[in-house]
Amino acid sequence: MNRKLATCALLLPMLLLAGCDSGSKTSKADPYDTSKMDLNPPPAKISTERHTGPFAVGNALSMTAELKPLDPSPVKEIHLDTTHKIIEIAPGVKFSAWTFGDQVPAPTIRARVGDKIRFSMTNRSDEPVPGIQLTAAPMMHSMDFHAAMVSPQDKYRSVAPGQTITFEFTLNYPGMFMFHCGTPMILEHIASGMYGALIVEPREGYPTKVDREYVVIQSEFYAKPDPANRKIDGAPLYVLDTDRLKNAQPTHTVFNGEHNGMVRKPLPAKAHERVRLFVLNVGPSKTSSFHVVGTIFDRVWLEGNPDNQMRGMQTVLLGSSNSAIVEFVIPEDGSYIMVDHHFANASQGAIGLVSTTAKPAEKDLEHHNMPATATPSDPEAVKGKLAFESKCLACHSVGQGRKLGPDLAGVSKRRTDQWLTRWLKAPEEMLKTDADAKAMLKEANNVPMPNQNLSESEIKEYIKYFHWIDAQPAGSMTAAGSGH
Ligand code: HEC
Ligand SMILES: [Cu+2]
Repeated sequence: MNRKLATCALLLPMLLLAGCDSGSKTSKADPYDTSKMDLNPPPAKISTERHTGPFAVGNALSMTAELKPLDPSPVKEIHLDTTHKIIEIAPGVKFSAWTFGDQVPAPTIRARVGDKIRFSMTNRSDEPVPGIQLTAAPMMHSMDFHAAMVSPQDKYRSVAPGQTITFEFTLNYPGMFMFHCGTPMILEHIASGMYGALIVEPREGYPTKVDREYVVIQSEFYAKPDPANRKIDGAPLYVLDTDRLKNAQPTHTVFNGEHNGMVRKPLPAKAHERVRLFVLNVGPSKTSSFHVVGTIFDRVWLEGNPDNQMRGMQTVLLGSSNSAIVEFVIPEDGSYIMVDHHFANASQGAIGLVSTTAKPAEKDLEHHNMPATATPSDPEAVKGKLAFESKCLACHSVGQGRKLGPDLAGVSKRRTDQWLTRWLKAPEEMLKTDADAKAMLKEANNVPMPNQNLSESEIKEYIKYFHWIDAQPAGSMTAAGSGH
């Protein structure tokens, strides 16, 4: 006992911080001490006063993948109104969506532990969509924040068109949290576009310094051509395919609401920079196996909380509504490919680039200004076109240059139908035996085209579509073939 005391005294200066024996505990405050959390949010208010003007208002909002720095104000005033609008989820695929803040995904909210979110939302689903008669009838909507600790029966109530709900809550835990509409059928409201992310930094900020911060939100779309054949600027309108939705068979799986959007507009970074991606998988029904080709995640913070740290990871598995912050270094000049490594999902559009050669968005890539999309009249060619847009655009363009695979403009002229049939049936066989296929593989930097498991009739439809493309007047395909 005496000896122990003596040793203790001797080492006291060194051990002061760590505690001298097991009896004396260090008193480091628990950052998750629930007795210190704000668990007394005031009741929500519902009124019939409408917001007018912009659909999204707040200094803490980022409207694009580029995440704005933290707004220092301890109270974040956020307005996100619900709208019904047409969005383009893939070139030429104009989808009847429901939104928060008039975009899909909604604007990203950034805040810090201890901050208060003062939220208000008018259901403006009854306001007409420019250029079209109402596509989806006005309906009830609501807001469910995963970042909040509140009574769902109070704060997440559905409000009718014209009503405004207002409520506030304090952010108790750091993380990247989903928010979404919680009105039944929730599945339909999420699949129609009603989701976004609320990023909560730790009270003292993140433990690392980075050069770039981007938001990547993965989600699925379940689209079918409108059974009533309505058109938008001459292009077919797409609506929610509830059969596919119930069977979890998406037509598109995308990052930030747009099929291959960040292939067309890569996220810029420079060699040797450290990049931080805030990744959320919305689902609603699929997991994401998020990966960046060409680098390793130096750090992964599961659910966006640095206390859940993993090092040196190749992928991070995200269930529906899971998130992660991933950080990596760009080793050298190049285009680093973000994919869902469930490659069936990647081939539906969950693909994007972080690139050292990224240029700012070009005018001709602004799809808002695109002319109407031409559509074949032969029904088989139409099927081929739709299937092409959901399955092949990840790796091919028509008239916009090569992606992972060759530009397919002119393919029906450089290949015979017989060759194309053999290729589409079994590219891996062709790559073994056919000289042209082997040469093509070399040009694709030895990235082979995966077998797409196509049926005979599907193959016919693709080939019909290729013939239709090549019959269009020269120069028209950049606009018509793939929507751009
Ligand atoms: C994951 C990427 C990827 C997907 C998805 C993909 N391809 Fe390919 N495709 C390639 C690559 C790469 C090549 C070049 C050959 C090679 O390297 O295997 C290619 C080659 C081709 C060729 C031959 C082009 C030529 O110039 O002769 C055709 C035709 C083709 N693909 C059609 C399709 C169709 C139709 C789909 C959708 C059902 C599709 N591809 C989906 C990557 C892909
Ligand atoms: Cu809703």
